[in-house]
Amino acid sequence: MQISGWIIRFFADILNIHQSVPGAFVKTYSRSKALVVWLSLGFIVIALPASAVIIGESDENRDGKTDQWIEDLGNEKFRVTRDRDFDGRVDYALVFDSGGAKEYEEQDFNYDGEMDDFYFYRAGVLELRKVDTNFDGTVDLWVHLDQGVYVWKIERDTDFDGSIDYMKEYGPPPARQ
Ligand SMILES: [Ca+2]
Ligand SMILES: [Ca+2]
Ligand SMILES: [Ca+2]
Ligand SMILES: [Ca+2]
Repeated sequence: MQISGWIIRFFADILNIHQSVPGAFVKTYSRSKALVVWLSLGFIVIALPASAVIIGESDENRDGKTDQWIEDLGNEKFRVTRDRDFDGRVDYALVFDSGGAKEYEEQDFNYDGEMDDFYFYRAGVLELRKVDTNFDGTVDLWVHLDQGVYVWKIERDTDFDGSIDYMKEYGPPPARQ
């Protein structure tokens, strides 16, 4: 097996980083945010960000099948996907914006192969959560948040026909700058 010199250097840099401050790493690579994420999650770096879309992957339960991935979405955005129950189907995804903050998150809560819980962030702060509470493939609960924690409005489709039939406001819409 032949490993390119570049890859060896790259791994050497990764190893060095473990023994030094992350700040030095940040200065070295423009993709530093994603790399810091990889390191914190224990990912193995498998390729250059330049060519491959999938730039990192790992096998958390060591069963020989990849269950975590990091993708370069371009424009400094990255997505982490996971197969948390190791059944071969992705059941979790997290997108980081160009500033390294959470932008979008989704999960398959009941592990039936369909995402059913969706989180929308603004500058890293949760502002909307959409849920398919009965797992029929259609969202039926919308939770609107202020400052990431305060619920100011809830909407529901209580009979699951696809139309909102319940709405309650607990406060005014959040003020935005
Ligand atoms: Ca695995
Ligand atoms: Ca799964
Ligand atoms: Ca599901
Ligand atoms: Ca539903």
